[in-house]
Amino acid sequence: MEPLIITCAPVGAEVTLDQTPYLPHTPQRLGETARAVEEAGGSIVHVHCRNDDGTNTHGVERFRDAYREIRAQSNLIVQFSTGGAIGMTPDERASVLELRPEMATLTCGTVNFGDDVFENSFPIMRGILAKMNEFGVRPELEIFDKGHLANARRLAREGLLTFPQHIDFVLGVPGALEATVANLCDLVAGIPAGCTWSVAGIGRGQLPMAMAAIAMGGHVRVGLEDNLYYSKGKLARNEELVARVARIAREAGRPVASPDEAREILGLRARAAA
Ligand code: KMH
Ligand code: ZN
Repeated sequence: MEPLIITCAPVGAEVTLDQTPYLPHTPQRLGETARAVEEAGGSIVHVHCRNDDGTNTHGVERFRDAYREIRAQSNLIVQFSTGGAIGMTPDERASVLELRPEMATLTCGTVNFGDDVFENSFPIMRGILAKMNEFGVRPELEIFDKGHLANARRLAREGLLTFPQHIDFVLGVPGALEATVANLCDLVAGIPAGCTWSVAGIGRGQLPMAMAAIAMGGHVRVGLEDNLYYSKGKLARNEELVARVARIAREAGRPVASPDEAREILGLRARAAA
């Protein structure tokens, strides 16, 4: 089977500093985390940024610092969030694309998000995609609900996107599709030909979704953005979550991709030697 790409989403926008001491909320801690995640078997880091006090920011300068720290300490594929945090404007969310990360997320539709609404209307998606195309940034299509796949196909028909692409199913968000194997199989059956896919299970859905993806030939996302716990009552470090998935994959006979192998699988340009 194809080597397993493990993405780590170490920060997110929802976890607070008083929930866990392990949130890498500064550029320096993000860099250290990236190194530990690569050593543990990760190949992509999904980046959100925080201010020193833990509040959310999508400021270009903070992302620039984070990017530099991650690059200094790892060879991971750097994937910026364009989802940001609830309440950020579409322009704010897209602003960091000017830094030309290798990848960035594109959530493919509006979705309930707990008691909030994560808004991704067609005009918002078109605006973000136009910037991705302008700066040569590869999207990862974030699919929270089945209709989001239809939205991605519509964006492709409009000429803003070409298939195949890399897809990430985010399952178990309160208000969206649950993290079940049946839902995952149904979604995978509906992806355009040639697409690669990964799954991010939220909370206690993280480990079962990872195990299903390992068996199905998909890829996996873990990290504190999606799940705070290693096991019941035990807070996780990001690299521990990555290491566990890598260990299970190897036990199952599935090799784990290095960042450069992941670049090859995803059709990203190889990074020039430093
Ligand atoms: N924080 C969520 C509202 C993404 O990074 O692209 C959106 C999110 C998706 O995390
Ligand atoms: Zn995110």
